Amino acid sequence: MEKLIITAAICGAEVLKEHNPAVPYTVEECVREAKSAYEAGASIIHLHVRWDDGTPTQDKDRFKIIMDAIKAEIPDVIIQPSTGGAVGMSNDERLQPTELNPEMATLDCGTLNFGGDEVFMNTENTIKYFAERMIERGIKPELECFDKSMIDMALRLHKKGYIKDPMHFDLVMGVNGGITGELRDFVFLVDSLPAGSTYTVAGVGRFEFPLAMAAIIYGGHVRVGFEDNVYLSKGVLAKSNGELVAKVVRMAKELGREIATPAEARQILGLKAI
Ligand code: KMH
Ligand code: ZN
Repeated sequence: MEKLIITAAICGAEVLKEHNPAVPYTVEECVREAKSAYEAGASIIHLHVRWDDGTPTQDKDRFKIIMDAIKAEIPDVIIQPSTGGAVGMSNDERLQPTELNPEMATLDCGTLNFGGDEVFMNTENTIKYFAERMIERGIKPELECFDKSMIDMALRLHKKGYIKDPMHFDLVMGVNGGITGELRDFVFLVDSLPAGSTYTVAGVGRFEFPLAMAAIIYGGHVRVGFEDNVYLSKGVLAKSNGELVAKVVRMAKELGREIATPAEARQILGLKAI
């Protein structure tokens, strides 16, 4: 089976230090968390950034400072900025990190309810606009699908040329408003993906580790991190993103699945070697 790519979503836009004091806001904290995840076995860092007070931002200069600081410590890691940002941001605000020409970035493939009164807006035209930007700049999209309909959207836009092969999906499961993280839903989503594509699974909250296990067995890849879950086990806060990654590495070892280095992850995903 293909080696396992582990992505660490170290920060997110919504999770706060009130949820777990190790959630990174400052440049130094982001570097610390990215490094802990990388040293534990992550090859991709899914990156949101914050101002020092924790406010989410898509500011290009803030991204540049944090991406450069991470790269200075761990030059071969793949950094995948978010273009989802936080609920309520405009499209152009969200797109700012693409101006830095990262190797990858997220492309959210549909609109969904996102907690109480919030709606995470991604109309078809928004998705096309983002996808065109990524093609122009040679950025590989990670297709964020929070429900089956979003896979269908990605496939339609692929047919129209907005998304190129090989497609790479992130099945985000367990957000209130999206698909749950039950195993039957995982199998349903994976069976809906086109041949030749790759996928990672991001289980939110209590779904994180059961879905990681499923993906390890099923031949997918895994995303963990504070963006999705702050607990190492029931009631026990993780001290770092690295602890969450290390747990996935242990699970993979038990099941005989080797961990991909960043160079191997680039090869699996069809990214240029660095
Ligand atoms: N913060 C969420 C509203 C992404 O990174 O592309 C959107 C999100 C998805 O996290
Ligand atoms: Zn994200």
